[in-house]
Amino acid sequence: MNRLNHKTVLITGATSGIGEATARLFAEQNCTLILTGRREVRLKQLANTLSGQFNTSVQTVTFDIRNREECKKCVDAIEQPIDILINNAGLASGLDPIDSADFSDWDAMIDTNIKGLLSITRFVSERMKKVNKGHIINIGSIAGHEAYPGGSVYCATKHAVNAITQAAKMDLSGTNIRVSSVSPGLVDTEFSTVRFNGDKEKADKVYDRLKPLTAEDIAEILLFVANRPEHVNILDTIVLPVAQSSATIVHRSDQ
Ligand code: NDP
Ligand code: 8X3
Repeated sequence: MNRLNHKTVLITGATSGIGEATARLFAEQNCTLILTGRREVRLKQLANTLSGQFNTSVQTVTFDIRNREECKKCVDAIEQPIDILINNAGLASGLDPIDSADFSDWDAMIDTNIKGLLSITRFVSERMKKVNKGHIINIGSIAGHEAYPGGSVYCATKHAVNAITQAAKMDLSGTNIRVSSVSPGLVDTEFSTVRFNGDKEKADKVYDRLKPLTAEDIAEILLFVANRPEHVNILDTIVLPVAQSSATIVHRSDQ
């Protein structure tokens, strides 16, 4: 049953990976989409493809989620109620130990994964509260439930997403607004290429000799979470590839 027909869905970080796959799947359900990211050409191409293919309205807003004013402008420009916010924009930058990691990597992760997500959520939740409906879905991570070496700050940001999800659900207690998160393990997207600053060889090693999740696998979970009846609030789902058993236990095919 499609409960998402004509719902307005704001997806951050739709230029690649999980966000892009989610935009495609929600367009298939006849959702009206607002897609954001920094890479304008990709956003426009995706919007053209989806609006042509699925006869649905797709708007794009190009901005850096670290810029709070831009977050506000984006939300203020949306006239209709925002039914679903998918807080997906995020990144890992580096995998360096605590004693030598780069401060600019730490700033990028904290400013994007925590503060950017918070800014958008602040503006959207205020709107949702006025109409007493809506659904906020955060992309967390297995790294929000466990830590791993070299992941001090990335894991901290995803632990923060976990805390934000739980506290926002409490803050919105008594309203009809739902708050959820989806927490994936290894998903083969541009994530590792970004983490290793464009080093494709290092990035490919992350997924070497195992079958990782795909962006589409996570988009399907997001669709399931969003498409539950209005009284059903999934708070979190941890989704791993079968070859992964924790943040650090990964079975590769010759082991
Ligand atoms: P991608 O690198 O493919 O996608 C990341 C998206 O986030 C892009 O659309 C990018 O857009 C956007 N983004 C990053 N920084 C900013 C910024 N400053 N302003 C606006 N948009 C930004 O990776 P994934 O699809 O894998 O990542 C999506 C989410 O999933 C992230 O939150 C990530 O932490 C999480 N995740 C990923 C996992 C994985 O293994 N891949 C596992 C668990 C969670 P642009 O560059 O155009 O701005
Ligand atoms: C991304 C998955 O395991 O690299 O959140 O942290 S992991």
